[in-house]
Amino acid sequence: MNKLTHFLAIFGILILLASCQEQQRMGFIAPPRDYADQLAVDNDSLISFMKQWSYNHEAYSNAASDEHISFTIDSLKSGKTPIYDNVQEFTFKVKDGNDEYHDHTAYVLPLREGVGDSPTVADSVFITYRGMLLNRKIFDERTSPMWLETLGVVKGFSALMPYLKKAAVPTINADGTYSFSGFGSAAILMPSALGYYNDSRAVPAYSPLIFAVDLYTFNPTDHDGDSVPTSLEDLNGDGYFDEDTDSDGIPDFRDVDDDNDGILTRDEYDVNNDNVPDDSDGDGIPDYLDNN
Ligand SMILES: [Ca+2]
Ligand SMILES: [Ca+2]
Ligand SMILES: [Ca+2]
Ligand SMILES: [Ca+2]
Repeated sequence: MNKLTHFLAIFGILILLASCQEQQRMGFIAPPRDYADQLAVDNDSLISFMKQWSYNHEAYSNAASDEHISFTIDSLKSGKTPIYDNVQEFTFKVKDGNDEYHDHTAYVLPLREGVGDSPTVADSVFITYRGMLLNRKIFDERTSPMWLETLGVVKGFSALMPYLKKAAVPTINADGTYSFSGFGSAAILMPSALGYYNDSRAVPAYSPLIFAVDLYTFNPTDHDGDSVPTSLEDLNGDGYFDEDTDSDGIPDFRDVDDDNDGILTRDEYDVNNDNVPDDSDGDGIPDYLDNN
């Protein structure tokens, strides 16, 4: 072997090692399991967890209105109430690869009532949060408030947003930072299909997740600036923003001319400003989605 081929051989081995390490780091994404099977398994795990554990509810009820509390799972000793006794259920229809829906149950645990309005699932939120697995391990956390686009996160996280109320108008401190009081907090316990499902890069595949979230404030979003709030561009309200009225490959919430009639949505959505989308020909399809 001459020096060049020797070098190339070693170089090739190094590339191979690097790509193996990359694959390990990135995790392996196997094809998804059947949703109906997995949702039953996950729901059993969630119910068993919620019946077996409590949380630090005294800390929330004793906290000052501007105090951040870290959500903590507690044992049931000393007569504490199981989480299960305090949750409210909701159903989320998870869409599979064939566009078929599977009803998944998620559980919302109210922690602290906020004083303001609630965001939609599509808004931009200013929050702190803690993400946990059912083994009580924290896999993700932010203790300083951050802005988050809820359309970019797992479905269960954004689905929790309408259950939260924001804080009162913040006060500005001498150092230019803001103080929030009266912010709302709630946790969601969700099946893996509302989280990462078969994607094992952040958590083990098929992990049901717990997210405890504190909402300080939010901004309604209009991603395409077409004057239709993004929350209204999920036309069938299924939580998936994949409507594409003119079938041009650009979903409505990112399309400035939803019906591709050459008139920008913002110029035909609500011309008379009565907060009702205009429907000039009275056919029940608003002008901005009607190319006739
Ligand atoms: Ca819009
Ligand atoms: Ca939809
Ligand atoms: Ca489109
Ligand atoms: Ca149009």
